[in-house]
Amino acid sequence: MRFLLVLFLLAGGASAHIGSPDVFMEGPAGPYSLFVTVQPPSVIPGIAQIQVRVSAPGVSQVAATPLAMTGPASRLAPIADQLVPSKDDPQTFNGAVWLMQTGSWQVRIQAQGTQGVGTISVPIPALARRSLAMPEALGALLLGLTALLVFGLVAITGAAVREAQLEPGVAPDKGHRWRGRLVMAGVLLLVLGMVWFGNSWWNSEAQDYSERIYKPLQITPSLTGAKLTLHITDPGWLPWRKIDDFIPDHGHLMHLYLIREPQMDRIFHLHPEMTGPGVFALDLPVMDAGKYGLYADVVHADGFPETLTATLTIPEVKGRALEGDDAMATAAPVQETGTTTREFTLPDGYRMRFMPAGPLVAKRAQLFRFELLDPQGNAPRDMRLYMGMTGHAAFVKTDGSVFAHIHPNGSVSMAAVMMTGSPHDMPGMEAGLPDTVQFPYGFPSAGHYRIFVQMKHGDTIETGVFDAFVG
Ligand SMILES: [Cu+2]
Repeated sequence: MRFLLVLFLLAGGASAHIGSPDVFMEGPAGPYSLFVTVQPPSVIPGIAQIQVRVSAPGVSQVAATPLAMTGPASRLAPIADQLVPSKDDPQTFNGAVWLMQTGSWQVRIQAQGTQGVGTISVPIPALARRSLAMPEALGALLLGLTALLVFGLVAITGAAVREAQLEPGVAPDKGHRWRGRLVMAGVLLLVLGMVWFGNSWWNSEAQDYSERIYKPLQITPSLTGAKLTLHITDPGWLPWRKIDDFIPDHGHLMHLYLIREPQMDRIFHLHPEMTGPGVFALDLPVMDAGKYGLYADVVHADGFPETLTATLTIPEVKGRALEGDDAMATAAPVQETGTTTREFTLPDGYRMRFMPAGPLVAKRAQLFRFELLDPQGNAPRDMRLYMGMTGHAAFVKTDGSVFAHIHPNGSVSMAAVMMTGSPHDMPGMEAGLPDTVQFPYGFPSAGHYRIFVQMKHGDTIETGVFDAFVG
C-alpha cells in the first residue's frame, strides 16, 4: 500500500547554482536602483515570493509581472501584482507572483515614484526540485486507518447479509451464516481490488511527478594527457531540452570551475570550447595532482541556466601557461574555525579585502563588498573589467552542498539578463573603474563557506580566497 506514502512535489529556482535556489539581482530600474530577491515557489504552478529594496526614498509603488522568457507567452503579460511597502521600512516592498509552468521565466519589476517609472526584469528558472516522502508516523497512521476501513466494510456487509432481515434476538441459521461469509469474501476481494487500483493510480501519478523533477544535464569528464574532454548527456527531464543549444554568457559558452577537494586550496576558472554537439574540450594548464570538483556553468538558448557537476582525479599536469580569461589561485587549506577571513595576500603582493556590511547570516539578502589594494596599500589605477564585469565570485560551502557563481548584478546569468532587454552592468568605458566590487547574495544555510573573488588590474586576474562562517 505504497500509495499511502504521499509525495509532496516541491519546486525551486536557480538551477545555475547548486543548493542555492533564491535569485538575487541588483540593478537600475530607470532612475531607481533596486535590490530584488525572488524565492521561487514550492510547487509549479506556484507562488514566487518577491522582495524589492529601493536604494533611495521617492518610490511610492512597486509592481511585479511574471512573463515567459521566450515564445508567444512572453508577449502576453498578465496584470501586474502590486507589492506592499514594509511597515518597518518604507523602502522595502514585498509581494508574490504565480509561476505557471516549468521553464525559463522573468519577473518584470516596475517602480513608480517622484522621478517617473522604471522597470527591470529578473530571470527566474522555474522548476520542480525534489519530492519529499510522507513522515513515517503519518504513513503508519493512515495505513492503520485504511485497514480499519477495509475490515469495517467487510464486517458490516457480512453482518447485514447475515442478520439484517431477522427479528431481534433470533440467531442466524446455517444458510444466513454461509451467505454472510460468501458476501464478506466477495466484498473483501472488491475492496482489495479498489486498494490495488488506487495504488497503481498513485504510483503512476508519482511517476509523472518524478519525471518533472529537475535533473541537471550530466557531464562525464575524461583526461588524455593534458586534454580534458567533457561529454554532456541528458538524463531525461523535459523533452525539449537540448545538449547543444548553449549561448555565450559573458563571452564564453562554458565557465568551468575546478576546485581541489576537500581542502579547496586550488581553484581554476577556465573556459572549454565546444568541439561537437554536447562535447567540450580544453587543454589543462599546469595543475597539481588531486581530486577536483568540476562545476560547469552553461546557459540554454531560452536563457535557462544550468550548472553541471562532476569530480575528476587529476595527476600532476605539466600543461600550458594560463592565458586569456583563465585564472587560478593557490590558498591554504580551508579552516573551519568559525571565523571569517578579511584579507587575502595575492602572489604579486597585491591584497584583497573582504568588507561585509554586517554579520554573515543565512537566508538574508546582503551585499558582499571586496576591495583590491596594490602592495603600497593604494587603489590600483589600472583596474579592468574581467569578462565584462568588475568582478566574479563563487560562494562554495565546504561540504560541497552549495556552489553559486555570482556577479555584481546578482545570481542571474548575464545571458538571460540580456534576453530580457534590461539594462545590464557592462560599461563600455573602463577608465576610472572602482577598486571595489560588491555582490548581492544570500547564503542558503548556516555553516562554513569559501568565497573565491576575481578582479582584474592591468593584465593580471587576481583571485582572492576567503573563509566565511555563516551563523
Ligand atoms: Cu563569472
